[in-house]
Amino acid sequence: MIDDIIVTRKIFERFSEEFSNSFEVDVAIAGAGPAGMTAARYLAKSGKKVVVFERKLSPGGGMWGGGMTFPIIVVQEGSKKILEEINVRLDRTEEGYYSADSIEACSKTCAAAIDNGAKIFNTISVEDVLIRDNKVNGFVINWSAVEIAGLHVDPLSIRAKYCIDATGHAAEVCRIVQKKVGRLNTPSGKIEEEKSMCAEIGEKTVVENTREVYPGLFVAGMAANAVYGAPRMGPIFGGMLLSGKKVAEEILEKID
Ligand code: 48F
Repeated sequence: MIDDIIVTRKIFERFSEEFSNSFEVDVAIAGAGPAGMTAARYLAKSGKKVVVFERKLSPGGGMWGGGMTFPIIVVQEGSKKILEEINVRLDRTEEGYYSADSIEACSKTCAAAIDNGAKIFNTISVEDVLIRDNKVNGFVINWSAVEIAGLHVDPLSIRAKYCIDATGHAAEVCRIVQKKVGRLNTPSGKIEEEKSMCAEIGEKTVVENTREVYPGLFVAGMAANAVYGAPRMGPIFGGMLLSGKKVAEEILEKID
């Protein structure tokens, strides 16, 4: 016999335990795309307590869809090791270019973050930041369903030593900080806005632009190019992976 109430109780109790265990963490990440997931993997592997909030039902962001829904991604020489470490099978296409099944790359990237100890909460959106002494020190979160329905429901907060905006093209957390908090660490003090496609430049700048954009807040992945006015790059994902790794390394250097 299966007791429906035991199922309900188990779900509620385990969620409560895991959620309350995530109220104070070393690093909080907004967005579970390739950059956020890769950052989560390296940070958690180094023993940091990491939580990721993802608006959608599925973590993975824009990597599932490959290019125009053909479920293949391309990575380049300097980044392929990040996928090899998690056993993603790569085909060498031409000198310096490798292709992978986007569903394999995406699911293994997510699984690796989880296996190393990062906690991912799906269907939760970051809608604001916590600020103390001119430093971002946490996220303000709400159910995505509340956001989508436009319900007037106050959010909850979690505290983190460092936060990462890995929300992709929209750079949502940086946009909130620009609007409500103050100057970003960019040439204009504001979001410079993403430029049209150029994979050659975009792949390079996405790594260079990965940095602390406001005290306590790092930006990684496509959000970094959006914030620093650099091009998009389409379905080549090496830069996203390298950006996730770089943000983890930079935070590991600073964190107590
Ligand atoms: O867009 P996304 O995959 O960002 P990324 O890791 O990678 C970019 C590439 O997918 C692609 C590209 C590569 O050539 O240009 O676009 O930089 O993942 C971002 C994730 O953040 C979630 C969103 O649902 C997606 O899964 N997200 C966005 N805003 C919020 C959020 C928010 N406010 N709170 C929580 N999750």
